[in-house]
Amino acid sequence: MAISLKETGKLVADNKTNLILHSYRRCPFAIRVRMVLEEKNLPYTVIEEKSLSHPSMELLRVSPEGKVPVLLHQDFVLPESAIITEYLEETFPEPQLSPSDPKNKAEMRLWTAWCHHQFKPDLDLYKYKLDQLAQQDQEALLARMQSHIRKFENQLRYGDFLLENKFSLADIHVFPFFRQLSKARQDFMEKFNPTLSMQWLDRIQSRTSFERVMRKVEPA
Ligand SMILES: N[C@@H](CCC(=O)N[C@@H](CS)C(=O)NCC(=O)O)C(=O)O
Repeated sequence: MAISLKETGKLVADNKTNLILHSYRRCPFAIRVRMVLEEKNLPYTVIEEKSLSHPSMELLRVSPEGKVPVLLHQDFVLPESAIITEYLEETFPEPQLSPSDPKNKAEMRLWTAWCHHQFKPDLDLYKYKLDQLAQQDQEALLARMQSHIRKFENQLRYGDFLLENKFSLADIHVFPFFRQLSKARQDFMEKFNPTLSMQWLDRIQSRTSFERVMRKVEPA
């Protein structure tokens, strides 16, 4: 729930947009928000958490659950990455990262919903719990993962990005999780060889915005 900084006291942004982001190194949800900030060339201040198992007082003040990302914009405090990115899109519309047409916008949100409700939960199971599952459940999970990959591959036949040829919040919301899969399970990627999806990932990772995000996350 969004709360006002007036209720929480403290914290002042030090740049002209007054944007502060509470973040944590490689958090895929935080990467979404940072990508949007970089794509839009917005100056922002990052407050990097050292450890999410011991959240700082500063974070707890704006996120009692100790979750990142949280965006502070003037006296507005906003959690939830996919809501933050849409807020940024509406507040700072250039360059446009979501379609104007309501049907295309709905498609974009469907990708986000699919990522939250299907892809990410299966990815987490696959990354962390596969070996603990009974044989039957392992097979069911593998079949679902395969179908997720097919979904990417089928869509990317029509263009360079998830919404045809235009880079959008659909890509920004989904790619950090596909990236996790590509890093965590080389065996899976080799087995299913999702060529178009890997090209899509490379295309996004070679954007200046992504390079800037990574440079700030892992300074040289
Ligand atoms: N639905 C949230 C999820 C955020 C989330 O789970 N962030 C993780 C880090 S990647 C976190 O803060 N974990 C700490 C915790 O759950 O206590 C969003 O989209 O922003």
